[in-house]
Amino acid sequence: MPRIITVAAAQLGPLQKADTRQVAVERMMRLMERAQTRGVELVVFPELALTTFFPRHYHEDIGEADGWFEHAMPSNETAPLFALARKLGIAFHLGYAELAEETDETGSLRKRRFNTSILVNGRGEIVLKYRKVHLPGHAEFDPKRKVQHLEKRYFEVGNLGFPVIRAPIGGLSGINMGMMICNDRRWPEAWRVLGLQGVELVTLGYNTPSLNMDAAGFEAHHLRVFHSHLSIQAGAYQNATFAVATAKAGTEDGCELFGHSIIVNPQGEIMAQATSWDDELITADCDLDMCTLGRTTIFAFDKHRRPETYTRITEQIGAVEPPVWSRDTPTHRRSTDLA
Ligand code: CDT
Repeated sequence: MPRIITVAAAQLGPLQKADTRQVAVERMMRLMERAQTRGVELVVFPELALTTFFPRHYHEDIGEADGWFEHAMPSNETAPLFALARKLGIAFHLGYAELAEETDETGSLRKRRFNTSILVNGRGEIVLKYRKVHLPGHAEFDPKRKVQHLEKRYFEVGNLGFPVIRAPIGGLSGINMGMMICNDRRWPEAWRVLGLQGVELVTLGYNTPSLNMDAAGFEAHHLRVFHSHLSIQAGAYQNATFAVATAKAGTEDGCELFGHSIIVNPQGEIMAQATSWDDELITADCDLDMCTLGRTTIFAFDKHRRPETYTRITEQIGAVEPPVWSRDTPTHRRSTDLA
C-alpha cells in the first residue's frame, strides 16, 4: 500500500500593521476550505502568520511589543481556525509569536518570547511544537538599515531543539514530521538533525524580503528566490524527505516579501510552486515511500556518515583561518585537529 498524503502550502498575501488577528484567521479559514475541496489532509501556513512581520517595527520597550504575541494557543482569535480544522478533519502547521511564562536555565520563572510553530492534527490537538533556533537580524535599532529586522530583540533562541514526531496525519497511521522556521532552512545542520530522526515531511513557514536590507553590498534580486529554493531543495534531497515551504508574500507595510512557496520531494524536485503574491493554495500528493530510495542508498546515514570527522560542526561556531602553507607544513594533519 503506498503511503500517500495530500499536502498544501497556504501562502498568505501581505498582512498590514493595522490588520487584526481576525483578518488573518478569516483568510486562513478560506484557504483551509479551499484545501478541503482538493482533498488536502495537511495545510501549512507561514511564519508569524497572524500578524504583519512585526520584527521590522522597533519598540524601545520590549514589553510594548507584547501585543504582537499570543499568550495562549488556541487563543480566542485562533479558536475558529482550530474548530474548522476539526470539522474538516484537516491537520495544519501554524507559525506565531509565542509569549510563555516559563522557567529559564537559571530556574527563574519569567516571560519568554519565541518565534514558534505548531503542528495540529485533524482533531485539533497540538502534536508538535518548535521554537525557531536561527534568529537573523539584530537586537538594537540600526540607523543604517532602511528596514529593521529585530528578531534578535524580540525572540529568544528556541529551546526545543529540532524535534521529530511520528504522528497519524490525514489517512496515514504514522508520518515522521519535523518543522523549521524561515532562516533555519538555510542551515544544513538543521536539516541533518531532522534527517537523523528519520523525518519524512518537513513543514516550514517564512517571511523573506525581496531585497537584502543589510547595507553590506549588492545582492541581485533574483538570487533571493534562488537561494531560498536552493536551500530547501538541497535539504530535502540530502535528507530524503518531503518539504512544504510556505511564504508570506507581497508588499507588507511598504516592504516586499518574495513569496514563491514550494513543495519539494526527496529527489529535491519542486512539485508545486506559488506564482502570485497573494493568498494562494498549492498542493501535491506526496508518496512517502519515495523517502526510502535516498535513505537506503546515497544517504544511508548508518553506513556512510563519519561523525568523527565532523567535530568542528558542534565544537566551533565561527570560521577560523586555516594554517598558511610552508614547506614545513605537515601534509598529514589529522582532520579532527581543531587547533
Ligand atoms: N524571517 C526570516 O528569518 N527571514 C530571513 C531574512 C533574512 S534577512 C535579515 C530569511 O532567512 O529568509
